[in-house]
Amino acid sequence: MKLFPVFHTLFSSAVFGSIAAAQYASGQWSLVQEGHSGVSALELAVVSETTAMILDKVEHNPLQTEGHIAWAAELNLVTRTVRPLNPTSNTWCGTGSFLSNGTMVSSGGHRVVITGNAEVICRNGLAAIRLFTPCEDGDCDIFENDDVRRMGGLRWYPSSVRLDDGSAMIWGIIDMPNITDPTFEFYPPKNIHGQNGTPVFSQFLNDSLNANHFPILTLLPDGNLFVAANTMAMIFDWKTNQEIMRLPDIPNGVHISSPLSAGATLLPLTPENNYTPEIMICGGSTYSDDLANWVIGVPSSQQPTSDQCIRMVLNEEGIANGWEVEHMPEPRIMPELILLPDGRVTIVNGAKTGIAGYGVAGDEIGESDCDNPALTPVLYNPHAPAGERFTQDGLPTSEIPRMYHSTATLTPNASILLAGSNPNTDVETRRYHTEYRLEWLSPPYMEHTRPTYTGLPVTFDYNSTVTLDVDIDRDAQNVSVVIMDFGFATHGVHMDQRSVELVSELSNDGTQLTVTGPPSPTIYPPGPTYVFVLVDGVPSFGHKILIGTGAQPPLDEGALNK
Ligand SMILES: [Cu+2]
Repeated sequence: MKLFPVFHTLFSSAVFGSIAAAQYASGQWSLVQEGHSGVSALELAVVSETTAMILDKVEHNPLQTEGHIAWAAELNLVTRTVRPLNPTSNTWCGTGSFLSNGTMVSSGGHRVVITGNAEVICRNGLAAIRLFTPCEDGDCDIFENDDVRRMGGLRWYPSSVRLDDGSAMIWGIIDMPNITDPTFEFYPPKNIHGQNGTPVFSQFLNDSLNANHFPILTLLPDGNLFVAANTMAMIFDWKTNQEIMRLPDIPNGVHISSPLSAGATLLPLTPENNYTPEIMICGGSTYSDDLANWVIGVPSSQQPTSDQCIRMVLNEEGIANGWEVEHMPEPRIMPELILLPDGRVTIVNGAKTGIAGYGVAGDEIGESDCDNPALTPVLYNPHAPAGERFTQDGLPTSEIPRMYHSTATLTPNASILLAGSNPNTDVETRRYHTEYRLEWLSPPYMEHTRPTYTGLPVTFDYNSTVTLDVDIDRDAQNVSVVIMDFGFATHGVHMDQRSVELVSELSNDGTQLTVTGPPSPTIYPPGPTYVFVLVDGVPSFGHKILIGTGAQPPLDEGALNK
């Protein structure tokens, strides 16, 4: 911690760079329903300061494009209106990560299963690579050309993670009768591990079958990956293809990946905690993943889910200490864990009973395999004493179930967007129907006068400094700068969500804030970020920049052309 220089004698004890000690903004939470997504928000990612991308599966959505139904849209976060986007393959249950140059790579999907006019123009998305370079002028669209860009593997329910070299690594997993493909690959492709641009077998994915869809992936500050799926977790060195360590299993037999989905996030990395990673995973289910339990008609939408939240500090001492087990106020499957700029975690969406999916439960509701939607968010304060970290006090209850195929994300103005839900094959009007209504969940800090700043460059390189002109309350006690990756949300999994506090120092007159870029690409991988200046728990608007130089990730032409 650095003490505030002489700014005002009364406030000379103001503290910088200290989320841990921050006072959280007081006031009321609010929940507003406004806008429609046009397509159901199965996948969701903020792509610019004013826009988000929404990907659905091909179904009979109200939004139309070029004479057929749309299954992708760009949402304007300000006007809360949508325009259609035009992928050419089915985005049904794929993943997405941004690259170092700011381009998003969406990967995986499946064939079209509905009947109707979409079929003739939509390809199977199992090997799809879709590239999207965000814009704010309504003029960008998804680039997709199967002839020049496609994956080496077939991937349905994959996850992805942006690496410290600015490329994306895509893990898993098609899991259909007689086909499993427990592999990973890279985009752009690499000539690595004896595989020139083609998939690399993963022993971990093989070991963690069956319920290992959408594995949890996190880049750690030492450059390794944390990987968790089903009841297992490991530390993995992607550069050498070595499993560094198999971590203790998820406690108490809880499965944590789809279709027994938990939510997960890396807790904020800060100078105070020396950028020590700590992972948190909440919810899931103890329902057995034995294949006999997944026969149509066998599972129940009333199957209990888990209220377990677990944390582990991912260093030698933390791993030796094992998982810290806590309990949410309610059990949940498919929760979304959304990091707030103030370092707390908001747990939203999901269901209290059942499993993720549709069309399998013997007592399905409509087609939903889950029931009892979790309608009230939970706020988690990782810095509070054990036993006092969860609260639902003052958090607004929604009337909209957000269960299978729902999503949520933080937005640049620091509110949370809740979207989607459709546990059905096609657009459905019965309970639980296809959901297009959007909700905006605002933490109490949204009520306060927000700090503002100017002077952000387009790119911000490691260990470089920028000086921002800031307009903050002269009574400020606590000023810090946080960069956030809002990630890519689908199925309760949040690819690449990350919060890193930067070292910063306020000028004596309180008008300029000198900020030092992140220490290394393993602490924040090169690529898009949103920069928040926090003053006494109240964040500014998060302006978007690229961390690093904005260069594209390494390109191996040989691997690319395989
Ligand atoms: Cu899905």
